[in-house]
Amino acid sequence: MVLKLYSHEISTSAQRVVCVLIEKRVPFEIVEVNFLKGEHKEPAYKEMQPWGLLPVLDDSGFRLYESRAICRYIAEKYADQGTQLIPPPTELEERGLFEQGLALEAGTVDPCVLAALNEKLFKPFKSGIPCDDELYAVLLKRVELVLDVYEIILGKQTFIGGNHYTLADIYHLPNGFALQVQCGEQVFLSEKRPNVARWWTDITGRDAWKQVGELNRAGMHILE
Ligand SMILES: N[C@@H](CCC(=O)N[C@@H](CS)C(=O)NCC(=O)O)C(=O)O
Repeated sequence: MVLKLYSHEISTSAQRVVCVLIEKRVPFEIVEVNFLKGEHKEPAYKEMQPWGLLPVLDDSGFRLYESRAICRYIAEKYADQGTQLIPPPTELEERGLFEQGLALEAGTVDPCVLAALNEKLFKPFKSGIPCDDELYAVLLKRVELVLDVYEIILGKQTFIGGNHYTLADIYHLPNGFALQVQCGEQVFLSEKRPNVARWWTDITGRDAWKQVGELNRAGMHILE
């Protein structure tokens, strides 16, 4: 049975999963959850996702939530097809760098990017309270400080999880791209950080990420 992803086109977390599905050449179907009508807070949805958040994967009745856990599941299940997104278990050092990249994204970069997105986009969208511009400037500065350290890291390795493109790179894409496109911030492409800009141009330029954008614009229907 084709994998089903319960999602909505505006979910950045779902974009992370869709990018992995495309890289791994796994057919999937999007089951639209009407986010704008609050369907994700209804009991039937919360039966699958008790936090009432998108997305949820359904693999022939096996259900999984948390976008990074879903990505990892797909990358492991379909290890033998598409782009290799996890270094082999035998390559201890590559594996170590990969885990380091995953931890940097989840523990350091994403919290800063998400806080800025929340202030500029999500808070006004959800509550109607306008963005606090001073606070937003502080939050954006925090993103810049983190990217200053990325500049050093990416001066010594090609990707954030080592010298190969991995899940660790993909995990950065949706929220970083929302900051770039929806908030109009050029922090990932700044001339001040050429290594970060090289990395960002490389990973956002991949076909899989471009297809995620196309699917979103098309309302994210079915892909096989
Ligand atoms: N850590 C979760 C975050 C999921 C999440 O925050 N999803 C957002 C959409 S990107 C959502 O469903 N928001 C609805 C809400 O906050 O009510 C994951 O990666 O899956």
